[in-house]
Amino acid sequence: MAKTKPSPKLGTEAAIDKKLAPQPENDKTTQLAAHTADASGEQMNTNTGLPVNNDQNSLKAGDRGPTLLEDFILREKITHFDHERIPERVVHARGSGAHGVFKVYKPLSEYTKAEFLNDTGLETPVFVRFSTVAGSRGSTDLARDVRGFAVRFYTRQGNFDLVGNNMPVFFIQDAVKFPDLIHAVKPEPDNEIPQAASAHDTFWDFISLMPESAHMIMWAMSDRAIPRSLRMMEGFGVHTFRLINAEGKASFVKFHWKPLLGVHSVAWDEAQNISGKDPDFHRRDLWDAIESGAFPEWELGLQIIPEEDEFKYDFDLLDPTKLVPEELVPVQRVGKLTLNRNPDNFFAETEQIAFHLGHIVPGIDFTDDPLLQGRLFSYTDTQLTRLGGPNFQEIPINRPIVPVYNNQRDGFMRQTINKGKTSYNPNSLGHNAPQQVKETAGGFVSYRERIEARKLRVRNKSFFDHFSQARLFFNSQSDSEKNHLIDALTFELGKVKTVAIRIRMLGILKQIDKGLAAQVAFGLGLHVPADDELPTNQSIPADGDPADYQSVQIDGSLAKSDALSMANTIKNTIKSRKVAILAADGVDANSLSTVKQALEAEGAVVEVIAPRQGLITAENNEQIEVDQSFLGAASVLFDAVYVAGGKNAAAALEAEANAVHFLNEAFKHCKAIAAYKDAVQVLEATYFRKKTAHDEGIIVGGDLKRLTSSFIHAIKQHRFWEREKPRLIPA
Ligand code: HDE
Repeated sequence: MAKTKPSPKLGTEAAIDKKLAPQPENDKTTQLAAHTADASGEQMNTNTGLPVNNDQNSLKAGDRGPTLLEDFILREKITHFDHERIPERVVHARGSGAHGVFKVYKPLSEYTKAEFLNDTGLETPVFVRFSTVAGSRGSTDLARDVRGFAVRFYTRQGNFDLVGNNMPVFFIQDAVKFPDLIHAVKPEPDNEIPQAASAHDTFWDFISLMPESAHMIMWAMSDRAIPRSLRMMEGFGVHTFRLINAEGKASFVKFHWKPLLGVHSVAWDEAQNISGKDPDFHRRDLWDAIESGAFPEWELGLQIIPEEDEFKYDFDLLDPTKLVPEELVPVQRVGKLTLNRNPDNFFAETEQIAFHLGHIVPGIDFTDDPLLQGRLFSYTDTQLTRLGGPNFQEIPINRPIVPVYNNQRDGFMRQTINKGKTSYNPNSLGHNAPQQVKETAGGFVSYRERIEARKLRVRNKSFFDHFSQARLFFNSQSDSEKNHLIDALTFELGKVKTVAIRIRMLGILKQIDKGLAAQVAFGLGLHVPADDELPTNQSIPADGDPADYQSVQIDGSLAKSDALSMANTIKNTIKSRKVAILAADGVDANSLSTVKQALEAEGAVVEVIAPRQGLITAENNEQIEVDQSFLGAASVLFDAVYVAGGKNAAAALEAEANAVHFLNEAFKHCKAIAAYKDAVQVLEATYFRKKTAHDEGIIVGGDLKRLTSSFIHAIKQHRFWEREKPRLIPA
């Protein structure tokens, strides 16, 4: 039957759904395109291709009669629907993904033979998935949590997955403790409370008994756990990996991702507000940035440590609760990752991607980090349940860009139609194909690490210093970052009902920094426990000698590391920052449009907010379009706020409680605020105006040019955290 193809009409999805950003083409996108379906202008049919005449009514006996079992169209539709959901990831369930490319700056042949790290002409397709760890698939983006930062490189030597986090260390040292850690942080098993939060008894019960988690706790309670944007986070491979060059020489390596927009966070009070106003805040921010062509970028950083230096440091390179301070081994920036395309279909791509730490390519290899070793088992294993069988590698997003030939066959949902009689090796009937590949021709060979050992269930003594780097992290923070950490710990432990757990945690904090412990204790109305009240190390095996497992203190020479503080991050751009312009009828049109244009010229995203949506009439009768009313907008969804001029507009905004609240809240969250001429009147109505003296983040004046450039400079600073201390604003 010939198929007629009606042309898409104006106003249909096909006409509307035009992406703004250009659609890049590479080996992966071309491969994916072969698996995409676009129904625009097409006719409806069943899964077996039968054209559907009536999708509105089921088949009945008579016009008021019962539905017939015969209705195979109804059954097919409902059956498929009934099975649309798959199990969410047991951790990292909530995530957002994007496509992109990676390019290396210069050949790294001295360290690695990986082709994508040597060929500067190559643009390697990538897919990245960011995630939170503890919450369910539908949980808020702004939970206090570690963020997953998983990158897949579709290289010509196969997929390489760098499955990292936005923090460089982890809670535990051995994979065998992972199920315990996750059971403790997930909602409590009797009542499934709380969702996407670590502020509860079981989490802190476990942490207070696991001194090895002290360093990671400092990171998780810092502002790193509440990023402003996924585009403004660092990424870390966490474990020490190996790079291998063509001569077989190995170097240790730590992988880093450095965001070109800097590393920025929100305030905790703001994070909690955003969770209500827009739980998809990070997902939307990533999507919008890519759609508008403001492509997120990171540089790949490497810390390379010669094999000879394995025992040079006062921590063990195999211990995932330790980082290598950048002051000891500088991060070399070796290439750039650009995210330039949103997925076409969330489920098919972001949900079905199956990362695995064990997906490596020649030139990259593992170390004996006991956390890494356990992960090598977990990632493929978990997909068998999550994606329903062993053929998940055939799902388009998981396929490598090179064709796959091996003797694996059959299983649920097998897609490939393997030709020929042989599915074994060696064979003579199929000329021994597919054939093994010589190492010199790119065949993968594991690093020839020498191992001579006894089988022991132990942890090496070199793993027992739990507090030096936790202290290094705390000491490296700015004053406001330290205050945030103290507040976060006080908040979280304040939610813990069992007082003994709070006290045990104070015992841990005391070993990191006495001042820190004292301040948290003060907030909790407790005292810091004496040494004999400190917890014992629960990692001691039943028949172990506690003396062999005591935490040791190593006084590393490094007292402070600037790289650990976000206060030292880049502050040179307002690109993709969101700015609210508050206006009302009677606004001075020039003061609105001049600032708007200047901000947009710098790459900011500007929205006009007014008492109602539609159009407002300016002083000069110009009609100005409003993006959102105060009912729908909230200051927590913006980075900065400007009140445009105009006498009548100022009077209207001053009388609008939501406008005043908007400003109060923006002040509380330490954002840049500007007001032109008469608009200062609106500031006068705020809570903060009378109580603050000089504040670099508040710009007022009648010289529009100066005001605009000072405002832009202020937005670049991200936040004026020093405002927080007096806790002036109840917003
Ligand atoms: Fe994971 N982790 N993990 N993890 N992990 C998973 O794999 C696991 C760890 C990380 O966007 C799971 O496909 C064990 C460290 C990310 O799809 C699971 C251990 C780091 C993602 C799993 C760890 C990570 C996961 C769940 C301790 C940072 C999301 C679903 C030995 C370096 C990937 C899945 C995505 C996901 C196991 C520890 C990062 C169950 C056993 C350390 C970013 O396999």
